[in-house]
Parts: sequence; C-alpha cells; structure tokens
Amino acid sequence: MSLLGELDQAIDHGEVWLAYQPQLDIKSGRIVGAEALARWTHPQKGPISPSEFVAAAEANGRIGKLTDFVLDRAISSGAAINRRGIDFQVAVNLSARLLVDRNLLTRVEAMLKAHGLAPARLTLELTETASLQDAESGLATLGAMRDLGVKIAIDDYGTGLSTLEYLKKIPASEIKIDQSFVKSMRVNRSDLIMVQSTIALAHSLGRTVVAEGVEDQQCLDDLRQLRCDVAQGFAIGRPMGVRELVQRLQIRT
Ligand code: G
Ligand code: G
Ligand code: MN
Ligand code: NA
Repeated sequence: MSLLGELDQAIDHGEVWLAYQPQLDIKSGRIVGAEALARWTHPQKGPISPSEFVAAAEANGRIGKLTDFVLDRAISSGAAINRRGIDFQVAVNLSARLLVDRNLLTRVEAMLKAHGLAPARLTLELTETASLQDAESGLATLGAMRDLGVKIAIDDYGTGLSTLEYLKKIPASEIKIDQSFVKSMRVNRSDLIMVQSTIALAHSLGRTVVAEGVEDQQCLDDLRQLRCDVAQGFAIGRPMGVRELVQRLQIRT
C-alpha cells in the first residue's frame, strides 16, 4: 500500500502521535507554550519523517484527517496542561490552503469546547501563506478564527512568498522567523540584518516575534539583545512527548 493509503490507517491504529517543542519567553525565562509536531512511528519502517508524509498528504489533498487528528490531540493536551494551573499556549501547524474549508472553523470551535480550552490558548501556525493571495474565503475563515479568539502566527517567515502584503492582510498576532536566518545570524551578516529588521517591522506593527532554530546559548543571548520575544529550538528543548513536556513545565514554574 502507498504511504498515503497507510497514513489514514496509521492514525486509526495509534501509530501517529504528537511531539511538543517548548517555546521560551525570553524576558521572563518561562516556557509559555509548545508547538505540536506530528510523528509517525511505523511498526515496520520505524519513524517516518513528517516532511515526507505531511508534504505527500498535502500534495494529494489528504491532509484533512491528519490535521483534525493533530488539532484534537493538541487541544486536548493544551487543555489538560492549563487545567493544572499552568498558563500554556499550544501551537498547531496549518497549511493556509486548508482555510478554504468552511467547516474548519466549526470543527475547531467544537474541539475547543469539548476539551475545555480557551480559544486564546490555541495558536494556528500558518504555512504556505502564498496560497492566500487570491483566496478571499481563506482570509474570511482566518478573520472568523481571530474573532473567535484563536491566535494566528505566520510560520517560516522570510521564506517562500511571504510578502509585506500578507503581513498587512493576515490577522496574525505572531511572526515566526524561519530557522534558516536564525541559525546563521552570527556568521552571516545579512541574516543578522534580516532578523533585526523583521523584529523591528513586527514590533512596529504590534506583533510578537518568535525565533525558530535557536541551537545554542549564544544565539539566545543575541536574540535577547535584539529584543526578540520568544525562542524555540534545540537550546530550549527538542520536540518531546507530552509527559516529558509536563515534567519540564513543572520544573520551570
Ligand atoms: O520535526 P520536524 O521534522 O517536525 O517537522 C518537519 C516539518 O513538518 C515542519 O515543516 C513542520 O512544520 C511540519 N509538520 C509537523 N507536523 C505538522 C502538522 O501537523 N501539520 C502540518 N501542516 N505540518 C506539520
Ligand atoms: O517548519 P516548522 O518550523 O514548523 O518545523 C520545525 C522543524 O524544525 C522540525 O523539523 C523541528 O524538529 C526542527 N527544529 C526545531 N528546532 C530546531 C533547531 O534548533 N535546529 C534545527 N536544525 N532544527 C530544529
Ligand atoms: Mn511551525
Ligand atoms: Na517554522
């Protein structure tokens, strides 16, 4: 059977699970949230890379079931963590192309209600925002999500076709600077300038800035100097299971 044919079954058989990568508020030094990342542990082939199965599912219009699964699990875990009295933001990746689905809003709303998570505790990390170019319906869904209270982030900012126009049109409260700029900030002056100017632009528009791919303490110190708000990367924590995440949150708070 093809990888894609197997994916739906794999979800039903419990082979797909979520890893959570912590996000650090640079100023307070607190873990304030985590990004949910899909993982598939195949019983024979072992771990299958998400860049492989997510891309394949997206290209073939089969991303819906995976997205609903990820949303449901992440919202459930986010709610459980918040119930422990820990203020915690849970972030889920969403291809902007899926926003044309008018029912997505209804499903997200139902999941939030069922698990008891406040809408403002969910962040949708939008990828492939270029597809929103002439998709008024996509923007309408986003506006409705925002009105519901769900937070929107622009993911992988700086790569692909993330023009200034999207910054203006997309009701995002957060911008995630792509790791390709962050990792090489120290050695590549133009990357440093990109990070610097993105932070300045985002802040002047009233948006929060998250740096991805923060791999060492030096990079974290540099980002603090640059007044970046939130850091995510191996220096803060690798993607981990939900139990490990909860342990980590309890040590830090
Ligand atoms: O750990 P990393 O290898 O997790 O992730 C690889 C890629 O897969 C990243 O670009 C990440 O955004 C993407 N990805 C992981 N989980 C999901 C998901 O649930 N939905 C979408 N659309 N992309 C995801
Ligand atoms: O595309 P997105 O940013 O959603 O996916 C994040 C991807 O980056 C995942 O594959 C994750 O495992 C990976 N990642 C997270 N932190 C780091 C890091 O500090 N360094 C590197 N090289 N990869 C990272
Ligand atoms: Mn992401
Ligand atoms: Na990203």
